[in-house]
Amino acid sequence: MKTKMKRREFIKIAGAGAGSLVVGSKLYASFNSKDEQNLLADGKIERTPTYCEMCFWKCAGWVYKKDGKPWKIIGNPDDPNSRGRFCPRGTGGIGAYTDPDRLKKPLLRVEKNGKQVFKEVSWDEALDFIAGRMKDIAQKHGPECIALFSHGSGGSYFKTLLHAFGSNNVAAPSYAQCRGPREEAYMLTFGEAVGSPERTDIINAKCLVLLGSHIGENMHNGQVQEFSEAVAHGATVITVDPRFSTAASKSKYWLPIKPGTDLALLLAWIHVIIYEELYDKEYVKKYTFGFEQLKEALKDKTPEWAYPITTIKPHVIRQTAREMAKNAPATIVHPGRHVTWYGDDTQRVRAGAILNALLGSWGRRGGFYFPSKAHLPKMPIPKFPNVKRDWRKAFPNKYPVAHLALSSGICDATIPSPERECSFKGWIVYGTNLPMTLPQPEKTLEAIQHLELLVAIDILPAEITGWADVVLPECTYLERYDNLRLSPGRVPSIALRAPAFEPKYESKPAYWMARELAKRLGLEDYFPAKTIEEYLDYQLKAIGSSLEEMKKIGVKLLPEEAQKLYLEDGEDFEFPTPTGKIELYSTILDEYGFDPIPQYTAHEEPPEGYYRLLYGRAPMHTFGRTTNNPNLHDLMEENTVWINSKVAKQWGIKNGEYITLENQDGVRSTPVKAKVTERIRHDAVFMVHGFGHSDKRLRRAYGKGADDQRLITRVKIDPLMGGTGMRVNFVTFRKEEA
Ligand SMILES: Nc1nc2c(c(=O)[nH]1)N[C@H]1C(S)=C(S)[C@@H](COP(=O)(O)OP(=O)(O)OC[C@H]3O[C@@H](n4cnc5c(=O)[nH]c(N)nc54)[C@H](O)[C@@H]3O)O[C@H]1N2
Ligand SMILES: Nc1nc2c(c(=O)[nH]1)N[C@H]1C(S)=C(S)[C@@H](COP(=O)(O)OP(=O)(O)OC[C@H]3O[C@@H](n4cnc5c(=O)[nH]c(N)nc54)[C@H](O)[C@@H]3O)O[C@H]1N2
Ligand code: SF4
Ligand SMILES: [Mo]
Repeated sequence: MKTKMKRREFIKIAGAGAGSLVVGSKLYASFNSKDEQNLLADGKIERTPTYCEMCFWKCAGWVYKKDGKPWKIIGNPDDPNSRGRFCPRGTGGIGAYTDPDRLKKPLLRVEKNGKQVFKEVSWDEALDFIAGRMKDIAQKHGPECIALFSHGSGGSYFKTLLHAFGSNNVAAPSYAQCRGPREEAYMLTFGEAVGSPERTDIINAKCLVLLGSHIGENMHNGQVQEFSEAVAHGATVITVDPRFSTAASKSKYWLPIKPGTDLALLLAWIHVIIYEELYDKEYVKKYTFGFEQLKEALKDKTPEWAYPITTIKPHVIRQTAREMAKNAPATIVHPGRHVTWYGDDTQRVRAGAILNALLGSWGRRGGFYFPSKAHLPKMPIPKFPNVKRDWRKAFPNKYPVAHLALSSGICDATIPSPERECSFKGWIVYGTNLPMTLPQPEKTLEAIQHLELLVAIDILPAEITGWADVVLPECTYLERYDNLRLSPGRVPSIALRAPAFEPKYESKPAYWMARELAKRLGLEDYFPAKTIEEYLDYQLKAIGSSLEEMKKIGVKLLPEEAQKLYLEDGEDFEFPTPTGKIELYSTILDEYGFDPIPQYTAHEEPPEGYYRLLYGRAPMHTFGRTTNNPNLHDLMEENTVWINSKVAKQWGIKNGEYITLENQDGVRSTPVKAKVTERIRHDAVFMVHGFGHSDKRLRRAYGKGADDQRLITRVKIDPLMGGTGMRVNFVTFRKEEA
């Protein structure tokens, strides 16, 4: 590929003809543990520790082989994240290994008979090409013009590589498209982020308030288990969702709010808590800053004010606020996880944080605990070079509270513009399928056209790989080591991921790839361990364990470092904020000229005949990464679009009928099945994200269902931290096309 290149084409190649391995439900058959112990002792079955990569909760478990063949994956009982159980996606993980559509060899974009095609190349050829192109870009534009997008375990090695190379432009969609606003809102308020796993003490909660958070469909394992136990103990659940979610079905109160108005509800709740004097007076006095300003600012934000905005009746707002106060401090207003909704997300999440502060639940049993802060020793490496330009330069005076690079921002700043002195020229993309992950996919594809280098590291021929110059096939998590999983949580724990199988085809682990590139770039000193085993053993020996021991136990709890979960009664405590207090009134936002106390602003409403497009999760899939998995595909082959029964009747849409959706900008979806239901409001539709793959090489998932991203042609950007609010698109129905 030349610098003045031809327009980049999406490369489709026919899937390889390998017959698919038949793996069915018998895979999950289980023995009773006594039989299992005997079989293990006889060597008839073997087990290898892992932590799961099917989502980002990182549950630790065991991979079993019987007669050398994959048999089952189950949770490790010593692991706090899985609590001994895996979710359906985790058990289906073997399908990631057996999927015949996997990437098999490194691929290089070449031109053949005037057409761009992928040529299978050796690892040396692929890595030499990448290193050569990286050096060219560094020489011409500076190393900072290369960015890394990453999501998943192996991304950390490429992060080291990029920092060593002289760029700190490392972005993850899990920030600007996911939990960025939440982490910043909690930092502003309490001086600390929520983190993952969330520091919510759900198991001890007496009242749990969910705004959107659709636990049960959002299958983060340990959280779902704690939620079920809290429900079983009789905890009051208040679910605010325009859709009757699984969580709503377990709730005492379901508040079917008008989408986009949660901030008004939160302000009204705060109003009730303050003006009915239901707040934790001692806690507020001792630990918070700005109570009087808050009280004054919200004096007219009554439930009556919020009613026409939210459609939630004033008496329901009062009753639910009292319910929260009655159970405080064992009340959690859940901070949410995917919170990039409407562009005022940091402020909305901050309103929830303020409510938690008034209820006194931060640092209290049944509220938010203080997670452990354990760390693992690292092998010494040279200092990273100073960067001359970092991602912030691309956005002068914007997004002042952002702590991490913005994936969508780097994408924007790849499209040359007179406002910027330099744009990005190279992308390394590890484990994230940008065309389906970033909103405004047309913009993503436009940015890609301006690149001099695009490397995609994936296990599958995901859409992003079709746009790459070089595709590097990683082996799956079942075929590799990775960094030790260090989870904070109530008790710090580490988990080992060791390979249960040899890497299939010519796939390789990320550690090896990053180190080989480092060698070619003269940066080998940043990867002092020749193999990852050596690195892991070094770290483990430093904490009194070893790789050998971890292979036998999989999970180890680290000794607690005089850590406490909760504040003691009346304890003096300094919060890591500028005032040393919980900032109900944010001094940082004040300084930057933003509302120091959240204010409600109205969002655009759907035009006549249009409905707001909402999206979320299904329990058996993780985004688009599992829809081609042979074990999980069968559990849910396609998504549906939820349409309110009355609306469907008006449009003459029948349950199960295929329709297409058209958004406000005239963009159409692929055909998708209608799910006609009372379980969603009349002004919105809902679909599960991750379907509608357009790459034919994903033979099972190709063309099944519709991709919500395609319809997300507009975003509202959070002015505080740059997150992309994506629930600002409206769709109407087209029947003739389907
Ligand atoms: N099975 C499975 N579980 C997963 C994942 C997965 O892919 N699959 N992904 C994981 C990841 S990375 C994340 S970030 C989390 C995301 O999971 P959550 O943070 O729980 O997701 P939400 O953004 O809350 O979005 C979904 C819910 O918001 C509701 N909603 C839509 N608009 C509004 C609104 O305006 N107001 C209110 N109150 N509700 C609204 C929708 O109806 C839906 O029920 O899930 C995690 N868990
Ligand atoms: N429209 C819309 N957009 C969204 C969301 C939404 O709900 N709707 N959710 C947002 C959220 S919350 C998040 S966190 C992001 C998530 O976005 P992503 O992290 O991009 O999630 P996936 O689409 O699953 O893409 C993961 C890619 O990693 C590959 N992969 C899987 N395992 C491995 C591995 O072991 N190694 C390597 N190298 N690759 C692997 C998969 O094949 C896939 O191509 O998306 C965000 N974008
Ligand atoms: S929640 Fe499920 S998919 Fe996610 S890591 Fe745990 S077992 Fe794997
Ligand atoms: Mo996410």
